[in-house]
Amino acid sequence: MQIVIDAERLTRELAELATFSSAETSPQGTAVTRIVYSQQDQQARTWLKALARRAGFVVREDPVGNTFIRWTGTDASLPAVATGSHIDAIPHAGMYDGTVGVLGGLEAMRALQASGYVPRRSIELVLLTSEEPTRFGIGCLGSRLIAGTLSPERADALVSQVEDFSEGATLAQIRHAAGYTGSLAEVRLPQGHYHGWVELHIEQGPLLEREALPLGLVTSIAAPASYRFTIGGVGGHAGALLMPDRRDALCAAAEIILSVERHTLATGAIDTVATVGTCDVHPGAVNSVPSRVVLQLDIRDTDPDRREGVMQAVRADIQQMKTRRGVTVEEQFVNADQPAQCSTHILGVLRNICNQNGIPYKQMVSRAYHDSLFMAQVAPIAMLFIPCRNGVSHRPDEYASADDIARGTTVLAQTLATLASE
Ligand code: HGY
Ligand code: MN
Ligand code: MN
Repeated sequence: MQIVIDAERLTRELAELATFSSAETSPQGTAVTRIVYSQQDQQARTWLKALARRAGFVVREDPVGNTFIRWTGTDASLPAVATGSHIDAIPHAGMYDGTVGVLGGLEAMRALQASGYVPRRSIELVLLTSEEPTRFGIGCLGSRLIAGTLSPERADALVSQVEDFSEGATLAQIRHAAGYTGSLAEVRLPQGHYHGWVELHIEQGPLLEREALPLGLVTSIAAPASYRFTIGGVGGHAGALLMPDRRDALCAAAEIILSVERHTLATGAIDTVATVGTCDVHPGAVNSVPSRVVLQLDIRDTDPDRREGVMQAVRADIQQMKTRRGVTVEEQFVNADQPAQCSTHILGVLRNICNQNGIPYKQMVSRAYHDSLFMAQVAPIAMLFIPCRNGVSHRPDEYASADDIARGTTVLAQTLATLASE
């Protein structure tokens, strides 16, 4: 069976998908902003569904917008084999994060179709809604609901944090306005729903390029957690309010940010990473002492207990700091997830296919989180990484070569065919 990936078509479609964006142009590269449920996201979904239908696949959408593109197998009663990823993009990001897995998955299915391959198990491409935390402050919204790790009630009550048409609206209001009605309880899929799940994704790190390897086989996915801290101080005039009388919320926030960095480094483990990625200052005037600051913390580790140890140390610092500074600090839990182990069986299939094709590979941990972290609740999972230039991602200069994308798609196609014949 000769599987031929149409690399030219895949490159063209990736470029076309990148046009559904609200980002300004960037001299660094193709900037993409595509926030879930935005006009650009909806245009991209419409475009993708048309491509899928043109290939003869059946398209289904669930109440949160997860989109299932199915090639029905000869034994449709068996659990299907699935692949997929996301097409939403954080502000001013690149054009390959997530999209390589969605369009690569579509291309893998079309190439298998063209090769005359007939799947025993159905093969399903899944576009997962809102993998990025941009709008609702939590990542992997669609796959969490599939996995059942986020309650429909809590999800529907999530409030949009984006200053656009939706500011202050809930997920329930926004998804209904986008045409996604029905109960979120219907999104949940049972354990064992899929026979296997394989996600193709750019590495978003430098290791493959540094070691001149064209493919990464993920062994485990690190566990993300995120928290929101609201620091309450007392505002006032930048000139008249004297230093001894101040309760400056931003100075207090700065101590929290440095405490996070200090205790993360203190674990001595390279797998412990933490980022305070947003800092909203009120009232945000140069000549006004900050009275309120909201920080969002993203902390990850392959070892959730070690991650929790950092949080405990930071909380202890906060306790003494807030007394000393006379400020309040409110911590809001967003998520604290477990890591996911990849399927040894599917990893074996991937290794065999790489060896048969003479493709060198590296087995590695994924420090970025992905929908696969949650699809692990409904299927044995695996992830395929391709290199990205300088390890850059979430930036307009994010780049993966057409050759690497085609190679990853070829291995994906052969893996799906192997699993769908089991
Ligand atoms: O942040 C992440 O790991 C993913 O790219 N959303
Ligand atoms: Mn991302
Ligand atoms: Mn991604």
